[in-house]
Amino acid sequence: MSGHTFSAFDATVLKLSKIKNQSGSITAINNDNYLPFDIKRVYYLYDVPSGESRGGHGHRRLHQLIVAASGSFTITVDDGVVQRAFTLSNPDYGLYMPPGLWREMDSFSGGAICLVLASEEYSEDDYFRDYDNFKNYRLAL
Ligand code: T46
Repeated sequence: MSGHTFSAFDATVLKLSKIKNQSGSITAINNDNYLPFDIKRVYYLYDVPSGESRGGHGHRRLHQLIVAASGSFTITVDDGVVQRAFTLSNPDYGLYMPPGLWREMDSFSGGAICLVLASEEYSEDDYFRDYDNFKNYRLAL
């Protein structure tokens, strides 16, 4: 999918597996064809203070699946024209984020854990940290 231009409408909530019994639940995410990318990195955000926001950047090449493994938070996805807000609160649902989208994350509940499965290893070169640069990039596509 390299070279494809994604819009905010390509950000999609995916249902994940859930195996539940009397002692709890488990969700497994495999590196198979269910996700539209291969998983190269896993990271998670936690200990986010009340009222704090994260994100505030875009990625050039990174595909992600973002899961509220615990608690809840809101992600606003922005393609430079359209903004869409998603509130994640179920560990068996994940937001697929294609490349080329700005994101802001806020409204973290106490104890929220934001689990991210990502298509690339960490690289600062992949980031847009400045919104005007991001907008100019999108306008030039
Ligand atoms: C996103 C949301 C959901 C690393 O050294 N390695 C890593 O793998 C990551 C993700 C970050 N870092 C360093 C880079 C920065 O110095 O940790 C610091 C904070 O990273 P970032 O600005 O990416 O953090 P968030 O929480 O604003 O955003 C992260 C993801 O990076 C981002 O892709 O969508 O979580």
